[in-house]
Amino acid sequence: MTAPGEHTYAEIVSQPAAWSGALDAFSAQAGALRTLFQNRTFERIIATGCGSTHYLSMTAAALLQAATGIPAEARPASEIVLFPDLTLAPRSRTLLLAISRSGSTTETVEAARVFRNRTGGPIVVITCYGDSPLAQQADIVLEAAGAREQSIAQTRSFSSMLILAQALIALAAQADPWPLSALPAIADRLLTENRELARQIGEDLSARQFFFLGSGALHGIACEAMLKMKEMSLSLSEAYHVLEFRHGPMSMVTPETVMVGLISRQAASFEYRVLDEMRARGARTLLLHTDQVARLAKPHEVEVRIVSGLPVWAEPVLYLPVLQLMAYYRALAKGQNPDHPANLDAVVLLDPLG
Ligand code: F1P
Repeated sequence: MTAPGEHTYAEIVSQPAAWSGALDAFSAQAGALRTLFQNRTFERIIATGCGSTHYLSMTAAALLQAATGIPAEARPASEIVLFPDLTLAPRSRTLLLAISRSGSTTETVEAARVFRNRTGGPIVVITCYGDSPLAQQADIVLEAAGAREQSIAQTRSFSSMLILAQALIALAAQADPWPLSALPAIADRLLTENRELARQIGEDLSARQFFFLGSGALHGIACEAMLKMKEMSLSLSEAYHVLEFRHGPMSMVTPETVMVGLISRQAASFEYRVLDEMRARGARTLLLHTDQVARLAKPHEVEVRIVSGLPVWAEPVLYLPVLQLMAYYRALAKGQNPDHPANLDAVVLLDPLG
C-alpha cells in the first residue's frame, strides 16, 4: 500500500529523467518527420487532444505557428468529431497532431478517424503508448514510454509529451535542437530550488481560489496548471490569458485569492502590470518568469526565477514542474490523495460518437 501521493511525487520529481528518455525516443523518428515536412507543404496544422492533452495541443499549436509560419490551431478532439464542418477544411493540405497519454481516449481516437476520412491528411501522434488505438492510425508515432504514470493526473507524461512536441517543432522549423537537451538539468534545478516555496503556498489553506494567467504559448501551460490544481486538490481554479483577467474575472479577487502569473518574454511589461493591479486589490501573487525579463518586476516578488538561457520556443515546459508540486502539496494538506483524484478515471472511454 503506497502513501497518499507517493506515485504523484515520484512522477513529478522524475521529470528530468523522463524528458531525457523522450528526447532519445524522438531521435529514432527524426528521419521520418524530416521526410514528412520536406515532401509536403502544409497549409494548416490542427493539434488535438482532451483535457490535459488538449491544453498541451494549445501550446504545441502556438509554438508550431511561431516557428514554421504555418497556420496552426488547437481544437478539443470532441469538436473535430461532432463539428467537422466547423473544424476541418477538406480542400486544404492539413496535418493533424493528435496527442494522448493513453492513446485510447475515445474522442481523440475518433477525431483521427474523422480527420483521415474527411481530409486524407497525414497524422502524427504523440503518446505514452505506442501500441494504442490512436497510434495505430498514425503515419508517425512519437512515444514517451518512459513517462508512463501510476497516477491519474498527468505530470511527467504531459511534460514529456510536450518535450516531444517541442522537438518536432524544432525539426519542422529546421532549428538547432540543442536547447532541448539542456532542459532536464534546468528542470532539476527548478524543482530543487523551489520545492519549499511550492510547499509553503500549497499548504497554506487560507488560500481559497487560484487564477493561473498565461498568454501566447504559455496559455496552454496556465490551463494545465489550473487543471492540476483542480484534479489533485479539488480547489477552485481558473485560467485566463493575462490581460483578459481585467475584463470581468478580476471582480472575483479577494485576500484569499492566489494569482499565478506565467510571465512571457514578449509581453512581460504588460503582464506584470496586471499582477501589480491585482496585488493592489488584495490578491497574493506568484510570478514565474525568466531571467531576461525578471528585472522588470517589482522587488521582493514571490517568484520562481527560470534561468534558462534558451530560445523562447524551448521554455514553456519549464513553467510547469513547480506548479505541479504546488498542487501536490495542497492536495495532501486538504487530505486528498493526488494519486487517485476524486471522480476521475485515467482514461475517458465512451460509446462511439460517430
Ligand atoms: C485525457 C484525459 C486527461 C485527464 C484524465 C482523463 O487523457 O482527459 O487529460 O487528466 O486523465 O483523460 P489522454 O487522452 O491524454 O490519455
